[in-house]
Amino acid sequence: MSHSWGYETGVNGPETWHKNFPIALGSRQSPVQIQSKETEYDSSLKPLEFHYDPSSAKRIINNGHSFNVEFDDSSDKSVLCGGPLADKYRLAQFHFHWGSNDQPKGSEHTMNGKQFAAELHLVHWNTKYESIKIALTKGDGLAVVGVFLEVGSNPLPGLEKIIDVLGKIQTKGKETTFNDFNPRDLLPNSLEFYTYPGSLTTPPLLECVTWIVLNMPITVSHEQMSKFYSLYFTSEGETSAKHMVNNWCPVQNLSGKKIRRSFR
Ligand code: E5Z
Ligand code: ZN
Repeated sequence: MSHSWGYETGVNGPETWHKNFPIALGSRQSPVQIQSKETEYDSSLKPLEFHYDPSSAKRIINNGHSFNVEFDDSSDKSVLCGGPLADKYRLAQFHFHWGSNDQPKGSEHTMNGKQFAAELHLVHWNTKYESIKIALTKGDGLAVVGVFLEVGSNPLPGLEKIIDVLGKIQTKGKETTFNDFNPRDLLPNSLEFYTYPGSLTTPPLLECVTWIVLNMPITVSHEQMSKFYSLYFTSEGETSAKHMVNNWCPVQNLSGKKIRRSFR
């Protein structure tokens, strides 16, 4: 038996997660396929409001599954509200999921059958709960904003500050400070979105997430994607080093849920 969950097919990949996390077989699992013609325009959805303070960025860490950029969430410095949300949600971290040089598609959600190069997840938790740990156990505990990345020749400037620091966190467990960063700089011009009730896309796969997936992708260069692929799942000095590639979960059954959209 493999020691912990991961992304290796036949060993510890998504198709095995249900053994330790039976909620994987539930009816609110993410990611899902977004078929725009099957979504429903909802005029009651409000505009998204991102209130981010660059001073709340704290550190970046390779956790052996992705890398997390973490924020000080001990106050309401960086919050998300509006859209489908009835409450205020604090930013805790963001991270990405991506593919590999051989298979350069690694988004988790798909749009009209298309998988993008990568997907950014901005993870927020509902301030009506005491901590992210408690919020994870509630149906309205988290709000995750998903942003697609597509490869192009005019990359978004905001990505460069992240790419520049990846050399310092090549292996699992490595971390470094990451200050003075506004994740607003990672968002596309249009904030049109799709929304549905879902789950964490990694173990423990808890069904606590209001998903908000932006309609417009951001652009990343091929060179920038290569730097993602050069990270390692493994710790420094581990005997068989494994590159951090294809760290995405495939789409799950929508199970009859409606995806709403904010735009006509
Ligand atoms: N892939 S995802 O967006 O569905 C997702 C999001 C969150 C988790 C897993 C998958 C998760 N979160 C709990 C731990 C956490 O397991 O987010 N901790 C962050 C550290 C932190 C500030 C707490 N930083 N406060
Ligand atoms: Zn994620």
